Amino acid sequence: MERTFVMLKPDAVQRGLVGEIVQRFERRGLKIVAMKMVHISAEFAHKHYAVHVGKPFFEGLIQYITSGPVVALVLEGANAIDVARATMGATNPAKAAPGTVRADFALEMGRNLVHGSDGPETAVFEIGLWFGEQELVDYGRSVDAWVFE
Ligand code: D4T
Repeated sequence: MERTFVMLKPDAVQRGLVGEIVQRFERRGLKIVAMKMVHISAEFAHKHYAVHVGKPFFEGLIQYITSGPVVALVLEGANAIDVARATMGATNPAKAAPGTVRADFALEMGRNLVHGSDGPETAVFEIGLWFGEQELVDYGRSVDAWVFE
């Protein structure tokens, strides 16, 4: 089983889309192993988006992501990283496939509602940045045999 980090950005919270978006991950079969609401500082946002330092959109991205509370999650399942990103859709909502979160609810890259780790190393880094070990809840689900082969 693989774990990934997902963040529902401030626009998702403000627009009342937290339940709708979380439901899409849950219905797909991904298991929530951690979830919390946080209003992050600029310093923390710089750590999360360190790979984008110096890019033209960086300052706007930091401003956006610190503009209100976000909901942070760790999701677990087979191919969780790719499956979560496929559920989210392309970074630019204008190019996202219909049926994805970004296509169904967003229009612009700087208001694209959701973030998901883009690979195994990023997932480990982001889960460790956002959550302490004791916040990751280890439990089984009785439906797992009907979701995983
Ligand atoms: P995140 O990291 O938010 O899940 O988005 P992606 O993984 O899909 O995309 P990314 O890392 O390339 O970009 C991070 C973040 O910056 C915003 N952005 C990106 C932007 O406002 N303008 C841009 O030109 C790019 C490339 C959107 C997502």
